[in-house]
Amino acid sequence: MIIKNPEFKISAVSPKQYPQDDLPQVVLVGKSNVGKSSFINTLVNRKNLARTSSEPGKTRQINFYNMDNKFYFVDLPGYGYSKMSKAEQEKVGSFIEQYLQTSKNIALIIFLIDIRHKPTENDKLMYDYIFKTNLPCIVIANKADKIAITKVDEYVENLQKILNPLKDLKFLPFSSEKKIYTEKVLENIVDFFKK
Ligand SMILES: Nc1nc2c(ncn2[C@@H]2O[C@H](COP(=O)(O)OP(=O)(O)OP(=O)(O)O)[C@@H](O)[C@H]2O)c(=O)[nH]1
Ligand SMILES: [Mg+2]
Repeated sequence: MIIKNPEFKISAVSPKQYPQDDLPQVVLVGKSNVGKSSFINTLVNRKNLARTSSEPGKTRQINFYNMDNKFYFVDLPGYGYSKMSKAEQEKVGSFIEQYLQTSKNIALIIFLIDIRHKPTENDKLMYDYIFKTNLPCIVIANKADKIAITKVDEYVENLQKILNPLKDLKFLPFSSEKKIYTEKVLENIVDFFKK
């Protein structure tokens, strides 16, 4: 799948602003700074469609990007940014929860974790939350460029052992920095639309 014309649609802060059409929504979930916005840019081959930052907490609203009228990428704010005030963190948490509870068109959740680190407590809470929604989900072990290529499979396997020992979800490595493993990830996303 090549996305020819990715377009920003809307930044939403409340459900009435979510797009009301029936396009499937592929949503990026993960802690702040894990690389959700970069993931979108990498898959559509644009530098700045989704805004990114080396400072965590860049995405504060729910951004919808229309992919050739086939589906939306939905870029959620990240959770667990410790420098955010408690009130602000709670607001982000409730945005995420409200979106996951009210959007009727979620086709796939792409859950991003950092390949280098054990999942955080917040990651585990989010994983459990996603699991309970029964929505389709794949897990992306991001920033794979940060470890030796020979270790990538082992790290992914370990993360799966911790979060998903039954192995009923797909875990895939990824790197926006090096643009590696993009084909495989894209194939897996497309597979969900075939079902
Ligand atoms: N080395 C490396 N850095 C990455 C990768 N993906 C993203 N980054 C960097 O990580 C930082 C955060 O990336 P973002 O895409 O803004 O992260 P985000 O998850 O959208 O963050 P929030 O909007 O705060 O939730 C930026 O400095 C990116 O360049 C990757 O695969 N490898
Ligand atoms: Mg972001």
